[in-house]
Amino acid sequence: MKRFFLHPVTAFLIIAGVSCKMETSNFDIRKEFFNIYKGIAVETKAITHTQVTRDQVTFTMYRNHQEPKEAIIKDNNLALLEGSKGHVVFITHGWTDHGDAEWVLEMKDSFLSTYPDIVVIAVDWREPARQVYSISSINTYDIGNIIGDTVGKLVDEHRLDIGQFILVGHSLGGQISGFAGKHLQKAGKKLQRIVALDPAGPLFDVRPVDKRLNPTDAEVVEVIHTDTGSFGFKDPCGTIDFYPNGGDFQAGCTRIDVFDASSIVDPIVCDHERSYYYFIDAVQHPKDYLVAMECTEWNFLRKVCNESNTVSMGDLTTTQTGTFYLTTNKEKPYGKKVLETADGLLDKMDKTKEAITDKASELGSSVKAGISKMGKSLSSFNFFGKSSKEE
Ligand SMILES: [Ca+2]
Repeated sequence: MKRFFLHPVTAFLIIAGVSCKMETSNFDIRKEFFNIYKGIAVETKAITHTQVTRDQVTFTMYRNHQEPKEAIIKDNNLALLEGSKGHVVFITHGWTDHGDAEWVLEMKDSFLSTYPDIVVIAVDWREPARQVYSISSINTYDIGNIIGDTVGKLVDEHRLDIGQFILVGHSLGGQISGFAGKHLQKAGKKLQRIVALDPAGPLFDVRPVDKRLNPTDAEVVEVIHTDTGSFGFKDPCGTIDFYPNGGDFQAGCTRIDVFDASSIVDPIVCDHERSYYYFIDAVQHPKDYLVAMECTEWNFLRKVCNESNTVSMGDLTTTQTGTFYLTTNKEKPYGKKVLETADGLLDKMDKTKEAITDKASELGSSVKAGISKMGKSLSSFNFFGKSSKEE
């Protein structure tokens, strides 16, 4: 039986996408999408935003050796983590998602198998994450504070070191990790590392820098951008920013089969989801894998790259800074053994653009309109956005 799962985000984008006129760009689709949400937010203005409380967030701890190997962590049993020597990693999901999601568990397993002494804490904030997007995006601030408070207590009351903590978050979870970092800094503690997996762009890209994920939220803020044209944050916003496959169109995400509705749906969330699949793979291969090179500019017309300055995307020890890019395989294993040259990548992106255009021509008129917009934006879109030097 063919899988057909209509993600709520996807449903909105499909409606917004196919009902737009041909000449509308991806940016316009997104703008229209969030205008709809703004409308809902205005209508529900009477419902005051209520602060998210600790009991709406569940922390599930996983570790390899010490008993219990799995436990729900509350304020009254934080002592369970006393004596932990390795990293303590929080994994936080995004909008409409939850802490038992398959990718969260896969990432947990990936960490546990690579780092024996690690403690992984899956954060579940499903209820505040299932509001209309604009409300869920506001909730990220409270969730960040709740995570920050817990980290603070583990440091102050249970003798863990602030340097042990790594906060990993996808989409709104990336923004949450930033808020946790800001909250801790008010108490004089700076996180060593945040890993933001395609951090949410909509409604955050219009905020001032201090109200969204930024390079000062931790000593190292690593950002993996995979869907800069829709759900992800476009511009560099970390100390080190990765743009796999150019940052918006991921290899293997352009499958379209006219007889399989799910294949039309999948490409829309596929780019955004790839960020966590890359990172799951990267955690298992921290060195000499998913190797990226530094670029200050990258688009179809011009590339300015330093092929001698490279870094592995899953290297949790790196303190390198800058904007890096890499290509991936279409499916797992995503890492390529050889670093692709800038010229090779340029050629590949042109081919991707052609493939999308070819596929779009096979589709019916209404769907075709939506997909063509994605194809068209490939040629007009600046894959890297502004480099930090241009800002
Ligand atoms: Ca995309």
